[in-house]
Amino acid sequence: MMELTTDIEALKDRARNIRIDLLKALNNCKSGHTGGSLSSVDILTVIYFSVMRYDPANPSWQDRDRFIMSKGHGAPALYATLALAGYFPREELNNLRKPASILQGHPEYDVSIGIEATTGSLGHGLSASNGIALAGKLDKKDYRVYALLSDGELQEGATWEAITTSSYRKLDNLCAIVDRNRFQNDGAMDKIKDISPVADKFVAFGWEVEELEDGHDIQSLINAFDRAKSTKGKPFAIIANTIKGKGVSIFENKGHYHGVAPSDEELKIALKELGEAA
Ligand SMILES: Cc1ncc(C[n+]2csc(CCOP(=O)(O)OP(=O)(O)O)c2C)c(N)n1
Repeated sequence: MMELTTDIEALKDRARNIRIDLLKALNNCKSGHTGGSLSSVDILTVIYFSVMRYDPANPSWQDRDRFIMSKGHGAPALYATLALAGYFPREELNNLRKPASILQGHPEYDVSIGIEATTGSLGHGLSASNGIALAGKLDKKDYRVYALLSDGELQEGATWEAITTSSYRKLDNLCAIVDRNRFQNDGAMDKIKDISPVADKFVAFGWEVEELEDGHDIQSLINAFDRAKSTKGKPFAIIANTIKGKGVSIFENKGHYHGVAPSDEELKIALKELGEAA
């Protein structure tokens, strides 16, 4: 079983390593999603190293908690996290997006490497998570399900259908996290189709909600996941206000880096900021 920790400095260091690894992988294959990967890193770090129960040596363990990367284009962040957790060697990240690689541009279902659902076509991950959470209830299992959604996915009708199902089914073993970075594919969400107020909408749809002013703050994330675990009778949503491109100044809040990999020069700058020589 993975040993979990609440040591903030240790978790911050893991997040830093995940950022370094995912940026190197993106630079190596010269394509992929930089901004939305970086915004998710602290959430993934807390989920994988402080919250979830799982065992990379026994990946299909029936009682494992499940994680669904609904915002599938953030795959580089998920892969770097899974590698650090021990699902496969970190060197495998060099094969990101290569033909026949297990690490394609979007996650493909493969429990042996910790991927619980194929995602990338946005708007479906919460429905899949509902199914897995409902199955857990029917099987009288106590595993929990964590679904990471982008705020862009909240523009999709299918997501709201899923949100109504989670509360109707009283899926208190389900926690959705919204990576609220306020950007979508082509720019800022409030210039395209604003979805505010997110927290109020989840509450109106029967969810328990916690909104984090700083969705990168490790302690706040740990506290919110604790509250999620102890909430009974309702699904729980964490609205994490994040920064697209978080951790590297040249990528932060720059819509351009949504789907653009770092160049060699940009990687050098990023690694320096993250404290690793190129
Ligand atoms: C159904 C669907 N439509 C369009 C796309 C293309 N696409 C990739 S990422 C993205 C939106 C990115 O914004 P957001 O979902 O908020 O993600 P983040 O900002 O966290 O990267 C879109 C439209 C897709 N993957 N799936």
